[in-house]
Amino acid sequence: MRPHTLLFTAAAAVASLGFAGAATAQETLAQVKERGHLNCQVGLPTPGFYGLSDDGTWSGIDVDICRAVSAAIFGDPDQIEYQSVTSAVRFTSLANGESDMLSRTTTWTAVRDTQLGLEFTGVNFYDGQGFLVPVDSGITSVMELDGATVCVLTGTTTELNLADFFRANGMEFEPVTNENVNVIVEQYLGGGCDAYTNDKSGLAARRSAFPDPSAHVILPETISKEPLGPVVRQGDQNWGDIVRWTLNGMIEADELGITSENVDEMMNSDNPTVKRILGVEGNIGEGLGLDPDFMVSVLKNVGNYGEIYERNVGADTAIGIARDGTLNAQWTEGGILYAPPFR
Ligand SMILES: N[C@@H](CCC(=O)N[C@@H](CS)C(=O)NCC(=O)O)C(=O)O
Repeated sequence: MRPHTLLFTAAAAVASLGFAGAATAQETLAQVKERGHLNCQVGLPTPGFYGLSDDGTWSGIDVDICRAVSAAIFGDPDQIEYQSVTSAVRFTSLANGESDMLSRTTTWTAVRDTQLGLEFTGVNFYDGQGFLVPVDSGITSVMELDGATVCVLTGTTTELNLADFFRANGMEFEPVTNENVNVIVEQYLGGGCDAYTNDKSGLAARRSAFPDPSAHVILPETISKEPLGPVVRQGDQNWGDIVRWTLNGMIEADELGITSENVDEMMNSDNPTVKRILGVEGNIGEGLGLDPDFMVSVLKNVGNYGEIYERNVGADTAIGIARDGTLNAQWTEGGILYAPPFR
């Protein structure tokens, strides 16, 4: 267990640009193994996604992706040093080698994927942008926000979509911006803006930590597509494959009904797909430079996609985002969660 956390400020991240040095292509796995831990970047603590407890333990659906990669490599989910940086510097911090991957509510977009030296490895939460307002404002629709002041985090797709949406609808707004989500939330709670905009999951996560969550409502409209997922540096395809197929494995195990509880029994299954994913037959780990049973370690230590969803953000958590009937349900259940086959 490595409870280390580096709390980077924007200034520290920029100051370190000169010496951190990006890992050379094709060797990230070897470096991580030699170092003995994974450097995984998360955001400023946010419940459900990358929450930080008083004793310094990180948890959340995005943290569980870091833990799954650690389990796939080391057979231990906690060989991780977490790096907590603001949204505004996240890509610089990853690109210059300070972290091996990021897993922090990051939207997959064309520009990020093609112009920043980064590679998106999949989607662990399908989301969209929304608006949070105080219930006592009486506002019930985004279309009532003409002329509003809107709190928004800089360096995000949120900021760009906000401008697009108001322009497209011939509406005016005044942004209240900061790169630190805690400052933005304080502004909103102190009445410094009429609405707070972010990914809807982010709004639910933040609201869960408000003094009175029931005094705030997420408006019904969704103004964008926000496919959120883990990201690596471009240039080391093996490393990208490790993160991609660890996530795919958790999604596939969810579809197949393999859980942290029943994985041992499932090793005796007659289902060829189950046998392949657990490394009982074939050796999918080989192409990744991992053990044949890497997914057994991921599933035992962290769980399948449904398990990490339910315990971190699901209907029974303070975040309370029911999975049924949403995009994050399996393709077999009306959602769009769909892992390519393990064969
Ligand atoms: N998905 C958007 C927005 C990401 C974002 O703002 N995430 C929210 C929470 S889910 C946040 O407050 N993150 C805290 C942080 O980035 O420090 C993007 O990739 O630009």
